[in-house]
Amino acid sequence: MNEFRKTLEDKSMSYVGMIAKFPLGVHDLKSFITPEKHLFVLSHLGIPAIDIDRWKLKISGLVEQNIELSYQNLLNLEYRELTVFQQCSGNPLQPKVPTRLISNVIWGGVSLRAILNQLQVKPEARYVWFVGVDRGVYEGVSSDSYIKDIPIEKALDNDVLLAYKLNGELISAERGFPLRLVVPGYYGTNFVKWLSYIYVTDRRSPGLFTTNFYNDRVGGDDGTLKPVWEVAPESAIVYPAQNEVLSLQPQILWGWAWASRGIQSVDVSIDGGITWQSAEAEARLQYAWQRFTFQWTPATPGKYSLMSRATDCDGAIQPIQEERNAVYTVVVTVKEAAVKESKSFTIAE
Ligand SMILES: Nc1nc2c(c(=O)[nH]1)N[C@H]1C(S)=C(S)[C@@H](COP(=O)(O)O)O[C@H]1N2
Ligand SMILES: [Mo]
Repeated sequence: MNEFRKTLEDKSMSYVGMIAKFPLGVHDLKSFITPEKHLFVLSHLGIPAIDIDRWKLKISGLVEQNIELSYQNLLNLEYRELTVFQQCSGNPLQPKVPTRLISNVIWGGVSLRAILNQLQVKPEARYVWFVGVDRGVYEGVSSDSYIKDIPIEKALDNDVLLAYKLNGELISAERGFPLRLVVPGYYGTNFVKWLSYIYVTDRRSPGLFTTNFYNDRVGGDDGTLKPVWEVAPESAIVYPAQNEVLSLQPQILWGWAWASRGIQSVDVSIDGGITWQSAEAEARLQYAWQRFTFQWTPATPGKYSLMSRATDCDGAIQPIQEERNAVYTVVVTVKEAAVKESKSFTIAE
């Protein structure tokens, strides 16, 4: 690690501080693949300027053989693409507040497993750390890199990618050029941008983003810490939109549902969670989000609180409140079409 830190020192860096761009709200997420310009951007520390001719990906630690790969070396390795939902787990200072920062994109790059297998991981390995070269101050604490860790079993999963393309284009500076980690089914915080160093080890990383932040306390204040890794089951109604006024006629309510292991079913409530009915949920393609639809014929005019609740393939159910994946409620007003018409006649007279 120390030797690596030294190489960080002489890198030319330009920083703009924390970046958070949220171009679309949940009701705008109409396409299955989110265009790059509509995908949110989140960076805690800023954007490092990387000189691609000097950039290298280093891998060391509990492997039989260390390696340094240039950008060209990576481009020469077998390329694969995966469709993956991408969700920001939210502000780490308010881990139970839902943000609905969700999208679905196609990542392209090389398999981490293929590289690690060549280097031969030692049996003592338990975690892999991923180091991004961005540095700066976040929440009053100075970090000289952005480090995340994942369990070795996940790192050796065939679908973890070292990605250099997004929706078929090379990734941009703010998305982590030249290389970022993509861990399908994990929260976005683990998708380390500006990846420069991979370290195979027997322990968790002591950095700010794996200790103070991005750990959920499960089972009360003295409960154990659970890293923010697998994405919990969640869903959101895209149509109708918040506060929309609908006419009294059959409606096709729809939205997206997603979870680390995939969604097995989605239920919908039109009465604020008192009763639930099954929606139709599409099967999952790779690690994509899944569309659900529900045919709804409002019986009478009035206000309705619409909710969707997803159940993942392990049987975990989206909670109603007080979790980052809590149910999202859409309030709409249904108007009697005939009444509206006769009213406008009255005004015209
Ligand atoms: N190096 C680095 N990688 C990072 C971050 C960061 O601050 N530094 N932010 C993470 C967070 S919290 C999220 S949600 C995703 C966002 O990726 P995007 O901006 O491409 O949507 O990047 C992750 N990778
Ligand atoms: Mo995030």
